[in-house]
Amino acid sequence: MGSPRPSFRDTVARLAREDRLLRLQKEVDARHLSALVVKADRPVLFERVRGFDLRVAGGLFWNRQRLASALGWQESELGTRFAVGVRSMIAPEIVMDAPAQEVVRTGREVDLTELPIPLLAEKDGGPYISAGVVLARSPERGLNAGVYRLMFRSRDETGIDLVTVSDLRRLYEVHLARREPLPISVSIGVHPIEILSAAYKAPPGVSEMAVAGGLHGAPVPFVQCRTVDVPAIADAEIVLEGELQPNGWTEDEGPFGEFAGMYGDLKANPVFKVTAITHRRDAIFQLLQMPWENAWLGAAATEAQVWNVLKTAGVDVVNVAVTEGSACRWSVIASIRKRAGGGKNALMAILALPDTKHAIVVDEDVDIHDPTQVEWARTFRVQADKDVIIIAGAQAKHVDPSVRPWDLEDGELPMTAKMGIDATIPEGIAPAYYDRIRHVWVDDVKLEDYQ
Ligand SMILES: Cc1cc2nc3c(=O)[nH]c(=O)nc-3n(C[C@H](O)[C@H](O)[C@H](O)COP(=O)(O)O)c2cc1C
Ligand SMILES: [Mn+2]
Repeated sequence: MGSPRPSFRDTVARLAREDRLLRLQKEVDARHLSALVVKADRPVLFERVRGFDLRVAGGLFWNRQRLASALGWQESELGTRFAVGVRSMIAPEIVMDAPAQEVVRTGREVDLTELPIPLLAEKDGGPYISAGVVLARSPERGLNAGVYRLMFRSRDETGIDLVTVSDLRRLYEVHLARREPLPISVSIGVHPIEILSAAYKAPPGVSEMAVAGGLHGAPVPFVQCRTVDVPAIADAEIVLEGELQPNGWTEDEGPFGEFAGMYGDLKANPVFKVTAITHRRDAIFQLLQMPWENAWLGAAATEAQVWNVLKTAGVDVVNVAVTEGSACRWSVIASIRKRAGGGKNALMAILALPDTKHAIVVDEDVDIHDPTQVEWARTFRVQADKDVIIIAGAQAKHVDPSVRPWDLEDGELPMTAKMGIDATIPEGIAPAYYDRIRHVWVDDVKLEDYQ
């Protein structure tokens, strides 16, 4: 039975049809995959990679426009559409027909060097798989999904970064305490909705793959793995099966060029032992380029959160946007229809979110996707002594060097100052003062008439 839900390769094929994909037919050196992805002005499909049988697709989520077209969504609806998906979950479904298992390699046949795993940034500790959806059984939510980077170590081993608090880390800790390995599957080359959902920090009890089902309007198809008791995404391009070893945080992992655009240090991390590699007969390896592809995958959930918190605070919100320079997370812009004092209320609501460090609120007439317009509002509608609020000592993240994480004692958490800028028209100033110039007779004159 064919599923109506498209796969990764359906997405790549659609982008090709829409002329949004660069297809490179010349043979490329795998060392140059990373550079070519960042130089291209659109996603790239590498048809031939020297020494490998697989094709490689990269750069699908590099900016807002590319993420939206990969999802098949409008750029404007990233946050609102994600919020709807979260409310209408559909549980995954086990299927019999699994393209991801057309080829099955187990035991001594497991060989990660057959995959064109790319070196992404100059100081990276090794080649990295960055587009893997990691599934693990969880007592609370049935199945947990997250995206975790995997550093190549050997034919059947990778590193995994489990330094940060996460659901997978918690599951791993439970198994580690019993000195048992944690079985996982890693699905590489899945539909953008599935990786977007896996990257989402779902609240307790919510299964990320059920969120993906809600966003698709159809269940995500699962197949039982061959060597571990965990499912994988049935129409993924490639699946790694295996176990997180109960060695704890002992092996070198990193450095790695992270999603905020800076390097994360060499870390001590656990090891993933691969027990099977399964894949489609003509598999496409997904190269997910840091930092912006990772950053944009968080944008929809962040925008959805900001919409929700503003609505809860009773703000008449018009639009919400994260900014790429803040890794689509630290800095948020919202446009609102303001009542007196509403700019400050909106700022307090946005800054209450744990990840938001800077917020700026503008009126409805400002296009929040145009940095020049936002700057114009910030310049001419702001008096810094009245319109900037600063909150000291709020929760922060280690990745921001300005919180000086190296000064922290073991287990101590970083704190940050938050800033909100109310760039709405100040109360008491007549909107007429902000009347924007319109050039004369623009509707009457056509440039073409003079060419
Ligand atoms: C491309 C990409 C790579 C990521 N790599 C890691 C990682 O290596 N370690 C980590 O802790 N989080 C990583 N994340 C963030 C997690 O996927 C995210 O926090 C997720 O919600 C974790 O899911 P879980 O808590 O359900 O396990 C990555 C996200 C993306 C989009
Ligand atoms: Mn989770």
